[in-house]
Amino acid sequence: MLTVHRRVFLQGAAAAAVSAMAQPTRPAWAAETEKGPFKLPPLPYGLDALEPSIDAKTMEFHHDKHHAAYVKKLNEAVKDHSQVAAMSLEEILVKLNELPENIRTTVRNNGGGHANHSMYWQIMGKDVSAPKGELKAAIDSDLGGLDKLKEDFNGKGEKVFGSGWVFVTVSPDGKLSLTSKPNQDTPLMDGGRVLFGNDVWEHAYYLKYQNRRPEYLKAWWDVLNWNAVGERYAAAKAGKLAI
Ligand code: MN3
Repeated sequence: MLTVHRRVFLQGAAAAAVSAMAQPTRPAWAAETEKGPFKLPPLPYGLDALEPSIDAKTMEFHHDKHHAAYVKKLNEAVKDHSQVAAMSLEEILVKLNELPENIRTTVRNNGGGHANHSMYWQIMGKDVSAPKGELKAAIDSDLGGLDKLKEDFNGKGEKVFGSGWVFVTVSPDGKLSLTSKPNQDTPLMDGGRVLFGNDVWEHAYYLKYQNRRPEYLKAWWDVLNWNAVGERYAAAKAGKLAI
C-alpha cells in the first residue's frame, strides 16, 4: 500500500510540475514594465547561459531589476507626454535636446539605459564564433585586428571612471571606431550607431569579480556573439540598425 501511495503522490507531483511548466507564472519584472509604451525584452537565453564569464545571479539582478527599473522609469517619465511616448526609443535618444526640459535628464538616463541594455543582451550568447567577412575586414583595417581591438577596448573600459560603457560604433559606410561613455549615455545621442558595447557599471560584474573590472572585461569576450554582431554590422550598412 505504501508503495502505491508513494507512486500516486509522485505522479501527482510530476503532473503538477508539468502543469507549472506549461503555464509559468508571469515573472515580476514583466508585470512591472508592461504599463507603458516601452517594454523590457526577455533575455534571449537562460540566466546561466553566460556562465562562467557572467554568473546567473548577476544576470538575474541585471536584467530583472536594473534594466526593468530603467524601463519603468522611462515609462513614468513619458506618461504625461503623449508625443514623446509615441516616439521610438532611437528617435528619443537622437532628439534628446528637443524633448521637454523637465523630463530630459530622466529620459537621457533611463532611455539610454533601456537602449544600452537591450543591445547588451542581444550581442552576448554561447554561440560566440568569430568575426568574418566584411566585419572581420573592417576590424582589421579600422581597429588593427581582433587582438588589438580587445586590448584597446578593455583599456578604455578600465579607464571609465565610475559607471559607464565602452562601445564599438559603426558609421553608415561601415567604418568602425572605439569610444566610451559615462552613465547610460550612448553614441546614439551624438547621431552615431552602436555595433556592440560592454557595460562597466559595477552592477554588471561586482557579485563575481568585486573590484576586478579588468578580469570581467577579459572574460566578457568569451560570451560576445560574433554572429549577432555580424548581423548588426550588416543592418548598419543597410541603414536599418536602430538601437
Ligand atoms: Mn547595466
